[in-house]
Amino acid sequence: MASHSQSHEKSDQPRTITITIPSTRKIYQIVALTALFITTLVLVIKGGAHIGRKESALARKQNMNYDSDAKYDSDAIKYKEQYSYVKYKVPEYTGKKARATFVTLARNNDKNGLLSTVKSVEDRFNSKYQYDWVFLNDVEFNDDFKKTMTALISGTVKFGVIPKEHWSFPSWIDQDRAAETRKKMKEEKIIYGDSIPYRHMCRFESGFFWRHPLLDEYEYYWRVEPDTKLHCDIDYDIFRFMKDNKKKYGFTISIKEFMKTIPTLWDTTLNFTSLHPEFVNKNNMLDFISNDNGKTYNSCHFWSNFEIASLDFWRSEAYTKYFEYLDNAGGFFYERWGDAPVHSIAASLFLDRNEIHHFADLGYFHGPFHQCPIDDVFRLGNRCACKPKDDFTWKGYSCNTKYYDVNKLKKPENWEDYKK
Ligand SMILES: Nc1nc2c(ncn2[C@@H]2O[C@H](COP(=O)(O)OP(=O)(O)OP(=O)(O)O)[C@@H](O)[C@H]2O)c(=O)[nH]1
Ligand SMILES: [Mg+2]
Repeated sequence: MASHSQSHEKSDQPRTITITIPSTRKIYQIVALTALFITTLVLVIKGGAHIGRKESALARKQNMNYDSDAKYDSDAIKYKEQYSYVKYKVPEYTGKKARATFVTLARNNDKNGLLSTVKSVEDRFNSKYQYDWVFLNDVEFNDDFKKTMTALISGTVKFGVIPKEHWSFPSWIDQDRAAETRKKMKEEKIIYGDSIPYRHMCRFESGFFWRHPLLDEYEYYWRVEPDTKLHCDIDYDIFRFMKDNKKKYGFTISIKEFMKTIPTLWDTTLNFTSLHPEFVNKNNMLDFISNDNGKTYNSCHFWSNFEIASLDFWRSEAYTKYFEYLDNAGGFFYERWGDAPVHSIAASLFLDRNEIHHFADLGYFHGPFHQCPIDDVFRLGNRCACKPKDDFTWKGYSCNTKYYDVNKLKKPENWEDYKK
């Protein structure tokens, strides 16, 4: 680049034209300064856009009442000042969705156990559809918990506190009798036998989680517990699957219950159904939960740490009255009734058997059991990261063989190789 100037010193003097040609060094300086100016301009514009996106993404999320946003954003800018990169952005799902949410009951100290769990659910499924996630706790979630979960989850995240009356002893419970049970169960080394919070948890999951106002707007939920994992990709909208196929209760693993925790649950259920035979579905699945046409409970239940189900089922008159009846009988405290047998008995009796679904294709882990599809079509097709030899589905202590038999479902070709 050349610059030039004209001089008019004396009119009678011959006109001289001076052309100043900058030195090579100066040219480099000008080029460098211009480049620096343009780069800075681009970075400022890009940085600004980044903050805008970040804020709008965060603004979508609810209950973000922690004060570390500013620091998080300024860290991002600092990084941006040094390097430039284009971040991959998961496309927002614009298809038709179900009214559905994930729901997790957790304590603040479950945060670490939830990190890889939530990440696996997001990576395998939810980042594609961005469903909401509701966290419930008997005390307030702290800012660290909220901040971490909100960052991991693609949908709107909500945090709720459980009302006291849903997490305490009902007035009619005889405290001495309840304490006596806990003492006895401790002596008998029954797992969680002496725990009060565990009993509140089981009662809450049986009769109250679906009554929390944060769940009012939804039709389906997927229950997720800390320290669980999804092994396979889910490439379809599982909530729409439930709705489109008229399913009300979906499970992965079924198993036998420890009968010492529920000695009178079945008889209490029979008393209820004799009072309310109208609630028992004509096409029920009694043959899954009883081997003698209802005389006794065979202890088979869906492992409720994983559930994809209809909230309207729990809201139904049949289930509401059933829970009320059980709660009045006091077995959540005088024994140690779990939400898994309670949910499973209700689903088996009050639903049409065709409304219950076994998800054989997901791959799931809750210690100590895995569901790992032994069928290559599922395991390889869904990019499952698990070992089929670990699969619990067809083992003796599982109830899946029974479930497949009573419903006349086709088992995978090689299922007998995985019985032991
Ligand atoms: N807020 C709250 N959540 C709880 C409490 N106890 C259990 N939970 C939650 O309730 C769910 C079930 O509890 P777990 O301890 O996993 O019960 P479990 O699956 O029968 O037993 P594990 O085999 O130990 O996993 C989990 O999501 C826990 O985070 C509690 O006292 N408060
Ligand atoms: Mg658990």
